[in-house]
Amino acid sequence: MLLTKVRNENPLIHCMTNVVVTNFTANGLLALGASPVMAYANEEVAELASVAGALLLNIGTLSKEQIDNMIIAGQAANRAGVPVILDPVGAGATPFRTNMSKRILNQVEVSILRGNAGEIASLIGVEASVKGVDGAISGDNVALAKQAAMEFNCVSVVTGEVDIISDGTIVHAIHNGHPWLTKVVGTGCLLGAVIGAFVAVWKHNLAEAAVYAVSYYGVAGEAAFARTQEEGIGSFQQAFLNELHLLTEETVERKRRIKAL
Ligand code: ATP
Ligand code: TZP
Ligand code: MG
Ligand code: MG
Repeated sequence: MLLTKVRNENPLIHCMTNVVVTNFTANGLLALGASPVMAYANEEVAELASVAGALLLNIGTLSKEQIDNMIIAGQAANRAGVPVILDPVGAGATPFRTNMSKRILNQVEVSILRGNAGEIASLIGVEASVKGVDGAISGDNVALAKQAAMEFNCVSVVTGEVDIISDGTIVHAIHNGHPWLTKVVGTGCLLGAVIGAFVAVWKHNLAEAAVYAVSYYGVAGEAAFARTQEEGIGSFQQAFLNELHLLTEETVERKRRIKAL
């Protein structure tokens, strides 16, 4: 139902994202059936954020000035009731990234916090190892997701081999996806935008929208691998965009593996 709703409503997703993944993110949103706009200028971010279906803040190639503009956009989104998704790319890798992520979380009401385990851990003071933008922790991602959701009063999405989604009380584990998703740059970043498209059309239950988005995304990864395993990851990247476009509601419902914990 939610996939059809996104495709019917074609929500506008205002992305303030990084220079590495801009094109991939715009194409991924189009493939899904949403409408991307990338906009960064101080003069227009508040206006655009307040008319969008969702706002994505991704700090991947941040500068202090860009974070200032993200906060302006985020606060405008908050005033207009537009959900805000934060991807704290590389938080924990440098104090600058950790501090700027925390600045956003202090000044903007973030609806969804999406990151790998290392990034999320660093924001709540759990010991983590984050090398560049690739982060890992050993430990309990369920506890991590719950704690982050409670501390930042949001829905947290901790991705990895198993994706964990929590609103602070309820926890869902998504057992879809494929390791090749880690071989294509920007799959985490695009996921933040895709979650934005689903929450844009399902604002009254952000956790449910996030669970749907993450399972749909994982099923697309599995289907892309099945088509391109003999060819390699270049073909996989293209096939993944194809699957975001082609997947049906029925296939997602049949193939998703969601456990309520
Ligand atoms: P990193 O920078 O650490 O790669 P990321 O921000 O790119 O993190 P990921 O955690 O890689 O984000 O998540 C992106 C997508 O890849 C998610 O849909 C996730 O489920 C999937 N994914 C990541 N690792 C695996 C894995 N080992 N097996 C299956 N799917 C995975
Ligand atoms: N460097 C800064 S942002 C970025 C890189 C490589 C993209 C990270 O993408 P993802 O989705 O977190 O793998
Ligand atoms: Mg990645
Ligand atoms: Mg990432």
